[in-house]
Amino acid sequence: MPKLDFNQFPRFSDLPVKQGAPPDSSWGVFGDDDELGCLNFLTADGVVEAARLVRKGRVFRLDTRINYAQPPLFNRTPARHNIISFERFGLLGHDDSLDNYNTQEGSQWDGFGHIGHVRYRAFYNGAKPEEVQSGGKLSIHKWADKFVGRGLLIDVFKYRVEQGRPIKPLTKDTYGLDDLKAALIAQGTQLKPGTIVLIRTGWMQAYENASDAERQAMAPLQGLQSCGIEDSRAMVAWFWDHRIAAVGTDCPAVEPWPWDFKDEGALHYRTLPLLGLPIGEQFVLDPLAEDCAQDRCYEFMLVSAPLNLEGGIASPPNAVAIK
Ligand code: UVW
Repeated sequence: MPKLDFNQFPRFSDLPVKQGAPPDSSWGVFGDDDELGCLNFLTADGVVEAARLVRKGRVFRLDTRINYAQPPLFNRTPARHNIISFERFGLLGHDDSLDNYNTQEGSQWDGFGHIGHVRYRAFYNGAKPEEVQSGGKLSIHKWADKFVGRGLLIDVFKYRVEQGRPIKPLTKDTYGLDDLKAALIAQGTQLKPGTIVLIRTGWMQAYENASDAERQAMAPLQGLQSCGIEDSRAMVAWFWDHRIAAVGTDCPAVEPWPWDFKDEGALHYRTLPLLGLPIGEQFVLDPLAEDCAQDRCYEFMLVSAPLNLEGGIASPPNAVAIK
């Protein structure tokens, strides 16, 4: 397979490339029928290079436990786990089933069918709502064997604490692009094409330390306040121009919550429908961050196998970071 030339793709300032496509969109860059977006930056070579980052055999699970959030955020419903006995067949054994499971109740990749653009009434690459709802367009299962490559943790929470400017994760506090860049320098790391970026905001740690009453208050859409990363054009230009494949965070919405659904500058719009950049939320990053701080190595192999669910909108990442 020929090596991918990352320079063949337009710079952010040259987008869009397709006539009639929205400004700042990558529609058409990877072909008119493309459903992978920036995951196209993950290559076979990138998988091999990522495997070389495995040096000490430590594996970090990046998903929350199912039903970790009590109650789940954004009015999502908890899953019901049932154990089904085989005794009735004269066999000592069990199945289990998971009823009412919302694929975004915990750690998740937002698929491209999750959020469409408020002005264009379209999803990534111009997909129409009906194509997503019943046509299987942009289905998450199409990512099932694509999500492997170099992972890089940006521990911007730690950076801000060390700067003496800690963020309050359970408020609508914002990490700026400058913070991310400075955290990278402090870590001695850099972005490379085909990287899956993980950003530790400190939200998950704060949630774990919250009381039952505080968690109860955070569950409804209107009750949640959360930190996140700046929702600017400069932020997505930075990701695109570095050929970043996906961005996962440990906070509920990547950008600060609440965001205004009418605001066309929201990061959800800039990433999912416009750039085709997968975003992830509520990842478990604290144990990984502790290890990275110890060995000063913030890069690793990242393996994520989204659900093989035809027509699926989102998925738990089913992800591990391997160092
Ligand atoms: C919304 O922003 C509505 O959901 P999520 O943060 O899970 O993508």
